[in-house]
Amino acid sequence: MQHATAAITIIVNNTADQELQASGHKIIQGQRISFDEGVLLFEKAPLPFVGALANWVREEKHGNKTYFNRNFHIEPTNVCVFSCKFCSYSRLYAHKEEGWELSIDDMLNIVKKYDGQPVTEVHIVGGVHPKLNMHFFLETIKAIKNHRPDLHIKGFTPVELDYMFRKAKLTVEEGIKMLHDAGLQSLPGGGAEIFHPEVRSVICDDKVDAEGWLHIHRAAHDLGMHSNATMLYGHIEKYWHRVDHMERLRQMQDETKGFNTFIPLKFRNKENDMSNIAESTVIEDMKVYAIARLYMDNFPHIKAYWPMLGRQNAQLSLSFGVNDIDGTIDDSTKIYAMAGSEEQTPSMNTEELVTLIKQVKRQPIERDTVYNEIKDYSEYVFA
Ligand code: V47
Ligand code: SF4
Repeated sequence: MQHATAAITIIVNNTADQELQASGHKIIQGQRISFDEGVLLFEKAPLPFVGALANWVREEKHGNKTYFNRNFHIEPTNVCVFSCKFCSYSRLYAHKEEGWELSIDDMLNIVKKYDGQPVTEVHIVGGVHPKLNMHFFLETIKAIKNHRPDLHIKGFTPVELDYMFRKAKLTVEEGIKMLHDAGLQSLPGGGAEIFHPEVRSVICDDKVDAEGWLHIHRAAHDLGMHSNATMLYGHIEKYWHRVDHMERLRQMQDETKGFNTFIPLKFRNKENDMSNIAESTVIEDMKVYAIARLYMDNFPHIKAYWPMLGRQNAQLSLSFGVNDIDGTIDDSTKIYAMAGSEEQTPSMNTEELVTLIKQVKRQPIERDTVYNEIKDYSEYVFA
């Protein structure tokens, strides 16, 4: 590691820009960079500069370890009362014929498809259907847990939860506790988009705001649950909106330590109300991952969600600060396929995921939802 630190110090010292050099030295010394420095990195830093620093931080924290899990998604419905402009997935209630709506039995049958298979997590997330309520989701969670107690249930964004709790006239604390008691163990990172109202009021005006989103995650952390956080980037936001978003999360993480993973999500522009906006370049994508790694110094993991980014760019991201590439997923999510991702049927078996990680000389480690290591695949030979 001393060799690596000497190498990164040379890269930073050779940077002509004095401000960038100062930020680089802070990072190497383990100091936190400020809001203004975060914006500066987006504005001025070349990709090789942030990339090298992010890779150094990643290797200091995790070496070559690259985590994945064995999971599948359940999307209870794509009917949604909200109208986020970037969403290619939801169907308004009025156009319900284009949508789907699963019953508890349907969802249980999806879980049963994995009987005898070593999946460890089910990720439940969907639209906000006006008829589905707290009772329905409590019964869903209980049914899944009853059938397969070892399956970790990660489910529901604050968008779904806020609606559910308000309808049931529950406080956030009461609602989260009821779901947790029924068997909900973690919250996924969705619904965060960009927190700042200047952007939020344009792209997703009618759903839970930043304070509501953070309140729900805080309540979950207070119960000892873990959660993730996302950021939807590459549309109308300015660099400082991204840093503002990361800053709010970093501050909360200082207090609760409940976040596991930060997941930058690249805006995809197919068949939504923001299709006129060009998608970000790969260079920009890698910069976002790298700066996320540098700014979110208290987030242990940075995840590239491969169904959204594509397999090759997910591999590339492992040299730009990323140490997690989500899971096998088993073709069980439609959000990204509908928004234009090249991954139209996102599914990789364990061998494919392990190969993807090994091809770029990283160490594949299967993890559970909360990052307990399950198996090191470095030397494993598939039959
Ligand atoms: O919040 C919707 C995003 C999110 C588009 O926690 C879009 O492990 C890009 O949060 N282009 C939901 N993104 C998915 C999500 C997630 C995914 C995987 C793992 C985890 C985790 C969380 O999908 C939404 C929104 O930001 N999204 N439409 C689009 N057109
Ligand atoms: Fe509904 Fe989520 Fe789509 Fe927004 S992003 S319209 S909340 S399904």
